Amino acid sequence: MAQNIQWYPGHMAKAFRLMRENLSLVDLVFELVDARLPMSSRNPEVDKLIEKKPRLLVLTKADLADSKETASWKAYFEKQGLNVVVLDTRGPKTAQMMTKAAKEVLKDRIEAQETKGIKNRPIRVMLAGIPNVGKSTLLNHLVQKNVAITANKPGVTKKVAWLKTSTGLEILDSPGVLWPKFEDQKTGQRLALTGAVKDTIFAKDDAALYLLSFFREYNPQAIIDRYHLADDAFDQTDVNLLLTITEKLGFKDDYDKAAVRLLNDLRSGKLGRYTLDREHD
Ligand SMILES: Nc1nc2c(ncn2[C@@H]2O[C@H](COP(=O)(O)OP(=O)(O)OP(=O)(O)O)[C@@H](O)[C@H]2O)c(=O)[nH]1
Ligand SMILES: [Mg+2]
Repeated sequence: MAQNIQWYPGHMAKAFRLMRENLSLVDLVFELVDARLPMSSRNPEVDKLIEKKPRLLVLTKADLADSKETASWKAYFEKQGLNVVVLDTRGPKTAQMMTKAAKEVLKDRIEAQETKGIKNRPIRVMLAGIPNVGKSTLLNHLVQKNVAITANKPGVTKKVAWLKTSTGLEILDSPGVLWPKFEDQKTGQRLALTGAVKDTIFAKDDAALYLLSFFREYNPQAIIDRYHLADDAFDQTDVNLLLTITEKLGFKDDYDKAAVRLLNDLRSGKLGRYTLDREHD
């Protein structure tokens, strides 16, 4: 992808300030990252902000990610001493699982409170993470009703708000925040592919070419099968491959249309499960 992708609108800077202001009220942070890009979707500014707070790293959208990769990412983070939960946020056990995990992280503190006679103090949790990672979806599951608006596009939540759950948590939803400058091109490209940055700020054909270069290495068969291509379809450049797919889809030479289809298919899981960040030990 030729262009350098960056997306840091004013509401994100404001949201970040609000997070900082509310941090002293919080017992625990759920840091949400996308299981398909556990590294690229981790906001270094959030990481720094919550440095001294107990945290639970939540790998969301695990149902869309390659489960083997997710397992090794989980082990990687646990080796760094982090508490990790792997989640399909929309699953039926989300509220139970997350409440249990939260109490586990704060076990020592809760025990200390209980010896002082303080029982069932609510646990105040801040949700943090990049846009579209599933914060509001998680909040809705925790409070067991639809209080927060969710949508499969970034930048849906614009305000912060506290909400109580029946399981003893108090949750602060927050808008997704990115950071002013991605450290490399790859990060922006991957965030664009999964839908964490606004679609209007990058070129779809560039994103589609990046997608094809990824599948060339990762799973060319998924592309061949999905678009009924010849077995040797990858014996050509990514640009020509995109043109072949465009034709196959009946879009003549409108490769932008094909690019949009590729992105939608990728995001909705029609190209199978995948993990874009695969470089770790
Ligand atoms: N497949 C899958 N989809 C999920 C999961 N969690 C959330 N989603 C979907 O991802 C989209 C974004 O979810 P939201 O909860 O709105 O994300 P958010 O982090 O609040 O986004 P912003 O408010 O824009 O920061 C929605 O379409 C959700 O249904 C998950 O674990 N798996
Ligand atoms: Mg939201």
